[in-house]
Amino acid sequence: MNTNPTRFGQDGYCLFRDVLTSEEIGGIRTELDQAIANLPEKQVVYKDGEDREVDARPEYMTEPHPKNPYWLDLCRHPRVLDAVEAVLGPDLILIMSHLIVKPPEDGLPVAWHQDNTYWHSIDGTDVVTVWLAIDDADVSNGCMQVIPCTHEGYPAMEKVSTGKNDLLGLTVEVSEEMTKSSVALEMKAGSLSIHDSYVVHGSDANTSDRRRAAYTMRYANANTVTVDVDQHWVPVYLVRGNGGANADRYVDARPG
Ligand SMILES: O=C(O)CCC(=O)C(=O)O
Repeated sequence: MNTNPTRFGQDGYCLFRDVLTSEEIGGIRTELDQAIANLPEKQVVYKDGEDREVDARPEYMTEPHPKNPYWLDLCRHPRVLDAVEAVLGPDLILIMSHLIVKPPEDGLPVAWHQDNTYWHSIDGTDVVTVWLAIDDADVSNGCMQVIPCTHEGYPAMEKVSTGKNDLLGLTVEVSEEMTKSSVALEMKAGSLSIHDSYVVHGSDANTSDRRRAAYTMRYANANTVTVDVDQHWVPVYLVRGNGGANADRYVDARPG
């Protein structure tokens, strides 16, 4: 398990332990419980390669940050941004976020995939996801798993249908050898991992009697990555440092 940010470029992921305190996690759980209680009956989600209306599930709580300042503030949390800066440098934009909550017993699996190939409005490779554990996460409740180094050379792997009921309905083909080299990112609530947008990753179903909640916050280097804000589905927020050539197209949300 890589816990050294200087090895992020090589491994494509890194774990940061105990970033948020148990008090902070308590507050996040209260806000999350409220959001789950307010879920609508139906949701439109991107699944099987298209937008579909499905019964609402807490795995699909996409983009809470433009709707509720609580989640935007969490994306601007100084200790979260320090971790992102350790791998991406000081000029940071927030491009997306997603609460992925797997209920006990029937939480959906997420098949092996790369993130970047879903995001056509983003041009560039310095793009990462912070995966913040809101509940303790381990293999039995469906923690994240990554296949280290699969981002090398930034290959855009072909997506194929899983034919199953999982979060995306699509996967990339992964050999047995690749599966064997995967790393389960088991962590306590308050810890976080960061993964490269090209590294292959996924997670199993939650078959335990415990919930598995995570908040994924997605960032890019403001100087090397361009976002087509006309195509992008949420505003882009400048959260630290300078916004680069496109700064005037981003919402200035730098703390302080
Ligand atoms: O939460 C999970 O299990 C999967 C998360 C994921 O695929 C992502 O953050 O890109």
